Amino acid sequence: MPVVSRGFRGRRRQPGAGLVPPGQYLVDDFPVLSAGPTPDVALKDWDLTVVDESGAVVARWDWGEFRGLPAEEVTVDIHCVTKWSKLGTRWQGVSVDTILGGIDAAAEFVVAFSDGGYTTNLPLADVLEGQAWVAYRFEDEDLEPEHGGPARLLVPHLYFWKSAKWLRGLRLTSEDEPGFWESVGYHNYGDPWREQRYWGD
Ligand SMILES: Nc1nc2c(c(=O)[nH]1)N[C@H]1C(S)=C(S)[C@@H](COP(=O)(O)O)O[C@H]1N2
Ligand SMILES: [Mo]
Repeated sequence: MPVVSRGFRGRRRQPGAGLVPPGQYLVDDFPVLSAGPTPDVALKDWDLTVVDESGAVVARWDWGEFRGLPAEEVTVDIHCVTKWSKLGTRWQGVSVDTILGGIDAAAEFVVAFSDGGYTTNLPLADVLEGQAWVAYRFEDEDLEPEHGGPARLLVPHLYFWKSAKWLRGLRLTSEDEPGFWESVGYHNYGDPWREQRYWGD
């Protein structure tokens, strides 16, 4: 088992940690928001890949290899565009810095892709430097399938639709490519502190 380091970076980097962004209300429960059915993939068939701009797989971990990567524990606030926020959520996962470490790419964007076909796009800079994780535990339990288990992206400084559940990989792109919600009217970037909910916000 890897040593778990406490990643206080997540909390430190988040603007207004512990505060509620404009237009949001607090919840104690953990709502489930999924655009489709919860995929059912056996861990033996699971992998996480990094794909470069040409479509080549430049890194791949099976479940055992992924769980052998250095893990971090982070406590972060999460904000859904449907207006609920949840403060002080505690996760364990692998920093995207670790996932993308050593990969030499000129790309400026990344598309997270998931089992079931969900995608979401982010600037590469927003998933580096301790701002994003591939999370597999929530509040000391394995991540529930309905919340994205076995592993999901966690990008707490943006609206929660950017935190792709059932993550299977990151594709580096030189052009920005809108993902599932971004193509149908949700904001391309999605900063909750600037209320970037929809196109034009
Ligand atoms: N693969 C996938 N990831 C997803 C979604 C989805 O439908 N499919 N919904 C997004 C949205 S809109 C939100 S608010 C969060 C919800 O995560 P939760 O169900 O764990 O609360 O997941 C995001 N990630
Ligand atoms: Mo959402």
